[in-house]
Amino acid sequence: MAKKDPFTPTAADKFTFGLWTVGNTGRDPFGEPTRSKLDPARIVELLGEVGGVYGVNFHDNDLIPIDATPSEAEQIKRDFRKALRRTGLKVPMATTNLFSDPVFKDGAFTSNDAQVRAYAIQKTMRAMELGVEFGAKIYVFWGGREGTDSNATKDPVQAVRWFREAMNFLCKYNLDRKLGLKFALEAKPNEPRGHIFAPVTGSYLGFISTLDHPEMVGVNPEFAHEQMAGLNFPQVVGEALEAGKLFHVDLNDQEPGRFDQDLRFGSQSYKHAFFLVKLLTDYKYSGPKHFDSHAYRTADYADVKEFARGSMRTYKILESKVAKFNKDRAIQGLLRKIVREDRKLAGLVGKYSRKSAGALLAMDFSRRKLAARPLPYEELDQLAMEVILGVR
Ligand code: GCO
Ligand code: MN
Ligand code: MN
Repeated sequence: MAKKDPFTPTAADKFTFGLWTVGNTGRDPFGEPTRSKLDPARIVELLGEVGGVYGVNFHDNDLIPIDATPSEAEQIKRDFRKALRRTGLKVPMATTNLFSDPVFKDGAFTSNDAQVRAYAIQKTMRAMELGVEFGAKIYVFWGGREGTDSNATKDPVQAVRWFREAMNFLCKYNLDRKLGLKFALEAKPNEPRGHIFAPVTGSYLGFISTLDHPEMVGVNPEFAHEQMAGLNFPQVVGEALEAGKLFHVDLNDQEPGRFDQDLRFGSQSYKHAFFLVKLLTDYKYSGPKHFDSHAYRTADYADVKEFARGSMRTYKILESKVAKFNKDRAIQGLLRKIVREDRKLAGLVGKYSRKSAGALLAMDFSRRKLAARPLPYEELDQLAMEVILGVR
């Protein structure tokens, strides 16, 4: 009997794609689509053919075009539901398109126009209902147009207040309608606006505590977005995990100093990708792992399937390397050496009192000796690299 490939994904891995990711037609600012548009049910079938996919996510208008009539909408929903049933795919997350239509050219929740802001909230209320109709538990907010192209045009303090007003209203709606959604805020520094408000995940981690229902709201950090801002994605995700706010995660890749590439996960920054998978594994992240990327513009749909398979396969390969790293005796030995705990000190600085402050002030630290303690990080990093490169 053939041995089972250890990198084959299953639904238990909770890998998800979006109607807009595998359904991406390859249009860019310079060129027309290179792939024909597939309807939502066909995209679900395609993911079924890929195999091992847990779910498919959508923006309201990925499923139902903004101008669809009620009867068209019903037909699309019926076909989509049938495709979900046939393939066993779930819809774990839904979101609102608040960026494509010209009405949102100056933002949605932060538009200077009160009517546009109200319309954006109304559109989101309807889209939340649509998501829940298909079983969504997580609702993502990505504010691609919430920003400016010139600082002359918008008051950034006012913009935060408008955004908070919208979030508070929608949290209450979620409660009132018993939709049971968890909100996940997704930051991005730029594209499509020159400057987007809440440019990095850390901005949202600070903002959440100012909401009326902070417990309902977390973050959806995206690999590429933090790389665009020059940040270290595993560190960003670490901060979200520690705050208990990692509700969702968008996996892809991005080279610094480029346009928004949405590359296949792990295809460029495989060292960061490895430490991300390690973090999610070590801290037992159990939410969906969403591949928010798309195939090269040169791909046809056969190649798009390879792109989807490759995304999941790379994750599984990195997972197996994480297990190697965590079991590697030389690596673990070095890690034990460099993390120098001190029980007495933990008791002292772990909780402030006048007595512990006095005791700390009276302590005598040998600065030179401390500075001379070895930190064999070159050795450790090379061992990590050899695990990643597959020779250990
Ligand atoms: C982007 C974003 C989007 C969001 C999506 C879900 O750069 O375009 O990553 O793909 O994730 O709108 O909210
Ligand atoms: Mn993105
Ligand atoms: Mn995203």
